[in-house]
Amino acid sequence: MIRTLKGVIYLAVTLIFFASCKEKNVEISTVSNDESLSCSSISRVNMLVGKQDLNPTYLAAIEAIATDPEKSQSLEGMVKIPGGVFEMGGDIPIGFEDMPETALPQGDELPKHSVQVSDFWMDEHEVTNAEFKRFVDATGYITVAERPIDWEEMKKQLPLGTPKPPDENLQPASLVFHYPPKSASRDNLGNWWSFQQGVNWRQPEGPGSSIEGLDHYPVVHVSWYDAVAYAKWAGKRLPTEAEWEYAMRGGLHNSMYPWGNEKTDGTTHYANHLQGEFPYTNTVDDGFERTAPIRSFPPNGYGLYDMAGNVWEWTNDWYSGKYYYELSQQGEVTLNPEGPTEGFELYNNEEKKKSIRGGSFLCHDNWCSGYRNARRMRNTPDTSMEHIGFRCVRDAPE
Ligand SMILES: [Ca+2]
Ligand SMILES: [Ca+2]
Repeated sequence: MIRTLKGVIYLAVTLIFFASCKEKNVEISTVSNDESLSCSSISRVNMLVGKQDLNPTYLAAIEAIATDPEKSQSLEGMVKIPGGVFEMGGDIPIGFEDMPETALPQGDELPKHSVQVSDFWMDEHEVTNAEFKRFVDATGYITVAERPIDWEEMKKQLPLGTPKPPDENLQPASLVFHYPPKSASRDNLGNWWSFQQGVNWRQPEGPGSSIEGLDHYPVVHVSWYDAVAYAKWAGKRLPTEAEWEYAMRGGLHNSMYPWGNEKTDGTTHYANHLQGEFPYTNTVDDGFERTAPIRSFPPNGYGLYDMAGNVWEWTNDWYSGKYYYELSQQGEVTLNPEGPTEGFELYNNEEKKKSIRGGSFLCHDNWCSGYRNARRMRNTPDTSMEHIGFRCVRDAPE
């Protein structure tokens, strides 16, 4: 039976969502198998930047993962992204001035600033259930959503002195979307997200459900830690937020979406997102109510699928709403930015979050417009949800 946690955990979820609104050439030795370090496992990105804000238990689980020697040498399913300079941050093309505020650049997307990224390889699609299963079968890795909730971590997100809930409310769980009645405020995220026990990547709809027949769907209910663990096994890493946005733009400059500037309210569907009245109704005009199999929509200019929509995707960077401003003060072009060394939230800075990108099957112009190239969202690294997955990258040799 699917049970819904209430009270304290709803509060935590609400806080998670309402909390607001360089190093180079570093070896990832602490998350790599030191004995088998190869060219592909030396990265210019420090996976553990800001390690002081990460959970040591989950990091230890990552450290125990051995990199697969064959997979770490393979570029199968990856696309080479030619490096270059771009203007990172929110765009308002001509004709978009009258769009709702939620469909336009947010404060944390500004100012636009010049960034250079080096060549890299990127997975052409989101990591699928079949791929994640191969990883788990090979390593025995247990995802965060399959572990009891870590009260020591959760209480950091709650008001001081919040009493510990009973153990039965701290059992393994993940966040699932449900349509609220129209009488319910969409501003209370507890009205449309619920922690459901027994939900995880293997059984995305709870006990009794499975991923059978869903091999080519993106894996979901995976936390940032789970994504990093997979990346380590595959001899890859998570993209920086800058790499992610550069890749999403698909070679176009200063456009709103990876396909250009055509709005999302037409009859052509470029991505899996929500049509209807978010979060109450979904007319499913694009053919998919929740996740879609990979490659269901056209790729962008780099040949990458579902950079817009389907599931949000973890990046390696900590989220800071003031990071773009800080970069813009540093100089003309920032080379391979890796995010701040510490996350920053305006309203609840106790929570350190990782940036997620690209939007999901739930995005709509009247809410998050996550399918915009520049849209930023974030979540605590231990959070897993029905609409968050990931893809990996690898440095291209210099
Ligand atoms: Ca859809
Ligand atoms: Ca996506």
